[in-house]
Amino acid sequence: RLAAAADVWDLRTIAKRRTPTAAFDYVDGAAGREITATRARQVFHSVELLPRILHGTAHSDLSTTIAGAPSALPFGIAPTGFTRFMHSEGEIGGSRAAQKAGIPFSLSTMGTRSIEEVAAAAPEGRKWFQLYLWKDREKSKKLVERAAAAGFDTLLVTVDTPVAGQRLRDARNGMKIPPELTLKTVLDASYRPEWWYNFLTTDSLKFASLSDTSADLPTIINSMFDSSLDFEDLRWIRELWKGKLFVKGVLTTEDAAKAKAAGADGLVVSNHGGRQLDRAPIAFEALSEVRAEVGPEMEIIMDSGIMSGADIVAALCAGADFVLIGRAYLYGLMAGGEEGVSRAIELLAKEVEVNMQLMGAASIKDLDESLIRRRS
Ligand code: HOC
Repeated sequence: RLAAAADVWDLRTIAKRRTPTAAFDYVDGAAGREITATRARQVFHSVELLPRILHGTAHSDLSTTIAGAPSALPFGIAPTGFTRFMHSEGEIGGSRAAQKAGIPFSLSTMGTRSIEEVAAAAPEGRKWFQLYLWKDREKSKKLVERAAAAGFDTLLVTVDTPVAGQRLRDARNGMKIPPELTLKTVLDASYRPEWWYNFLTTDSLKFASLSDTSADLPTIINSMFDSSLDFEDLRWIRELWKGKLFVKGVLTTEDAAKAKAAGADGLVVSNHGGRQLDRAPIAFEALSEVRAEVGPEMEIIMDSGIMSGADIVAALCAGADFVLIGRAYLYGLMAGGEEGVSRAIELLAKEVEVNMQLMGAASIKDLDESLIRRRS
């Protein structure tokens, strides 16, 4: 069935069938009325990719470098929380698929496998660690040290989450982490026997870094993380982490300039998939002004709204050096574990390749503003 999925939307359809509502909606949903999340996808529909004819480019090379090391494709896997809630293979499946494809895998602070487990699952793969700042600074420090010791080469410091966004689908579903076994959740899961089987046969039903007590996301998040985070904290993390450091969640030129001044090597232009501030600007639209602000040398990664290879190509043309996929890979994971993630990567890579060939782009460096047009 996975082989029959012709694009990420098809994987989403399979994922929806196979995953309990609360887990699917946690991934698929966003903050508030989901205005930002919806626009983030729609904006790509108004970008024209310009074809070139008789360009003599027989092959397109999809490889690139990001954060000082190679990646076989111009996209990697974004950090996502509670990933074993989507499929029991969780971060192990995701990191193995990324390793196989030769692209970076990002582990979230809210991951459901430890830094060391992911390092053991994908020893040859590039691994990035995403940091939220704990109220107890020692916890953040220890995580950063463990990530460095385990060979993670890049730190993504997420800064758009002083508090949890208001995710209305989660509220309506009564979503709790770890999942609560109520009549409603058991019934819902019973329609998805595979998920249920996977869930019960995982080695542990507990989720890393969390207590045994089920709670809703805002309660968990707001009790763990520091909402008073400021640029001083960023400078402190910069001193702790010797590898590449990207500040994730930048959408304005002012913040881009400040992050650069605080010592960031790069930025992730992102609205957190529309999951934090509904009505926040659209990452794709912020790209060109952020690029103009920080100059050509600073690396910019973009995420939010990516559902196809054409979206990836558009983002690269608009000023991103690299793209992260969040939901797009999670749909694959929910549809079929590691194999599903591999299928998502394969589909996106093929779409990037075909688009580049039709646009006459021989390499990722060839993708620039001259190859897109924004319809008003
Ligand atoms: C304050 C931290 O990234 C998501 C994840 C986890 C959110 C944690 C918020 O659901 O978007």
